[in-house]
Amino acid sequence: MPSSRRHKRPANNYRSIMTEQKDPASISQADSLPETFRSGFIAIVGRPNVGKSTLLNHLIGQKISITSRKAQTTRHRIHGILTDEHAQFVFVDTPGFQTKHLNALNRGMNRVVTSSLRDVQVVVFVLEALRYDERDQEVLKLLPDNRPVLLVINKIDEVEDKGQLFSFAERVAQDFKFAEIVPVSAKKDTKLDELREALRRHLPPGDLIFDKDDITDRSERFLAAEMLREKVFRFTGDELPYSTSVVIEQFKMEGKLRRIHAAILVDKEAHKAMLIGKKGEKLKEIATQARLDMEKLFDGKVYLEVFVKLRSGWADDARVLRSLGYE
Ligand SMILES: Nc1nc2c(ncn2[C@@H]2O[C@H](COP(=O)(O)OP(=O)(O)O)[C@@H](O)[C@H]2O)c(=O)[nH]1
Ligand SMILES: [Mg+2]
Repeated sequence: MPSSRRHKRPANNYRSIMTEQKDPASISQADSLPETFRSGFIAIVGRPNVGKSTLLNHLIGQKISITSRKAQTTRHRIHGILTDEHAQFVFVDTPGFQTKHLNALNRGMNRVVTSSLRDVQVVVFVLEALRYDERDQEVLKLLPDNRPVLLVINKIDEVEDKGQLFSFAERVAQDFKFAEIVPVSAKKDTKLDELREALRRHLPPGDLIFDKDDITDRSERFLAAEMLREKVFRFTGDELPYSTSVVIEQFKMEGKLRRIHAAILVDKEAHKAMLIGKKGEKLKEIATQARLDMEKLFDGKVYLEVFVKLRSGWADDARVLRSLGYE
């Protein structure tokens, strides 16, 4: 099907992420797409902890973006891709916008949020049901007025009296002209079909951007590091996760087995002991849970070895951040 029959998006809408995309000629079955096919980038934004990464995972039906109760779990921009017979949705998960603790890491994350807003056709602004304060309004201020912004009210499973959602939505809608308002529970998969439908209506006509079988733009190596980092967030106390990072030192395919050596970098000797735990039990649990996630995602056996290493001050060192893959 000749692409000239479709709308062309302005080139600068997605140039900056073009390098991560497939060569259009290599994308399979593009020629069997219906004339009405739509595609585009959808940024998921909102303050930390409202459920952005959970929403992305449940919208595409695969866990690729890590989640936890702790703010700042998501440090990188990651694309989650969903393709059906009518559309290709490229969701862009973003770190929550940080207003506190402006070290090099957080400044970098804020840049990721603002730059991902430039490159998308649709924006999803996520709120937690019945919670709306100045932290949400800070994010709202950054949203574009020249593209559709959908308000997603998440975690409605926690609201007993669903009638309250109407007045809540009305109140928020006074501050911004939303294209649609969709209450959902990402975690319980409630109303996600409605959300996908609403999003499809706002995507521009277009061809496949990624291969129709792709679920993310990130490598298995990157995803492996993220799965491990999630377990550090989930299985350790409050202060620890923010001063740790994960690097994959080896990632080898041996037949169908993935052999992975990973290091958790920590700032302080005391943190190292906390991660390893009594008789190494903590580290063992972290590694086991991470391996199970990897096996599910990669659909194959994983041999995972995890080391803990001391590396001081990494969160404030721009050079180290680059070597860890932060933008
Ligand atoms: N009850 C409930 N919890 C949710 C829902 N969606 C996400 N969460 C939880 O909210 C916390 C933050 O989620 P996460 O996706 O990491 O938020 P993010 O920082 O916005 O990416 C996690 O503990 C999730 O399990 C939901 O629909 N209902
Ligand atoms: Mg997140």
